[in-house]
Amino acid sequence: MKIISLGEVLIQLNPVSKGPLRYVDLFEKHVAGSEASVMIGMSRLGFTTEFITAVGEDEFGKCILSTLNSEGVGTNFVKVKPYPTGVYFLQRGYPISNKTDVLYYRKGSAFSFLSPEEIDEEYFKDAMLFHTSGITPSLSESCKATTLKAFEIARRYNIKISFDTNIRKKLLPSSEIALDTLEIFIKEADILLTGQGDLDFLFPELNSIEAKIDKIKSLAVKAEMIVLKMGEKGAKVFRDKEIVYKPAYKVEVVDELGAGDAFDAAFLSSILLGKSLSEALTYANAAGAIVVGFMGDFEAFPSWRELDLFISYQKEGEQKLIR
Ligand code: KDG
Repeated sequence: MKIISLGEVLIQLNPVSKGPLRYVDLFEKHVAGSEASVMIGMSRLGFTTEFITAVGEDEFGKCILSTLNSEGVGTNFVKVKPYPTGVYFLQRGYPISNKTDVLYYRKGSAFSFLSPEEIDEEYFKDAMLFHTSGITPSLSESCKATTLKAFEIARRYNIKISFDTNIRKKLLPSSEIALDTLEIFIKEADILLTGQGDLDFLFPELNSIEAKIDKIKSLAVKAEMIVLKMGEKGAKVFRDKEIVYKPAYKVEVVDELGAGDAFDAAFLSSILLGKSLSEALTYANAAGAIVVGFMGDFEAFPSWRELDLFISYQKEGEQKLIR
């Protein structure tokens, strides 16, 4: 089963200590980027994945290409451009003790110049799912046009579209800009993934979460299901009249980045393999819970065996651990 995705892959510089970056001297280097992480996650869960992106003609671009290759994500559609690869820094635990701040150095990056003419219909042949997120169309006008073209081809080829709203306030600074940028993609998604924070940001005029869910449902006219991620409060899926809820696992959080991507990878994989909504949410929550224990976004993404091990340990404790 082939999955195709589109997005920017960046180099993440993740401080080994918490606190203001002024005083941080040591950083770990990781490869990151929401959509690429989802593809790595799905490739660990057995899917064939291909990724459309552009990297710089530089050492970081080479690092990203070799990481995608070694993680089993196809790089046949990756462009190399004479611009820098995007980079971002994290600032951990400051000023809010358990939160991570993101500082982007990605304006004018190789990916921001990707244009619709560079997207070939051939890329989509035999794919069963196209996935991207709200980050991609927020990066530049040409990235938005490229995302629209990818949606249009996916629709024409009858490929299911999954879209995670994934709002980054540094890219979409107000609810008006966010809605204006994302509405068209929300409208076209077959599977819409979103978070409570994203809904709060998109619809500040609405007071209750129920009203916000009704609002996103009214926008997502083609969605066969809407998934609401609520972090430590768990997750819900809405499909027709059915609502399924699963609480989150309680785990120690080292670095929350990547949890939403792991959730998406496990959820989408489960749905494509015909698992129930309840199983899909359980696997998705487990994947998110495993990933928050580690620095870097995708390194700790689990296989099915690791997911089952984690879930059985959470349920049964030490004695019934299947090894
Ligand atoms: O999902 C985690 C990502 O948000 C982060 O690592 C980088 O993709 C990223 C972005 O564009 O913010």
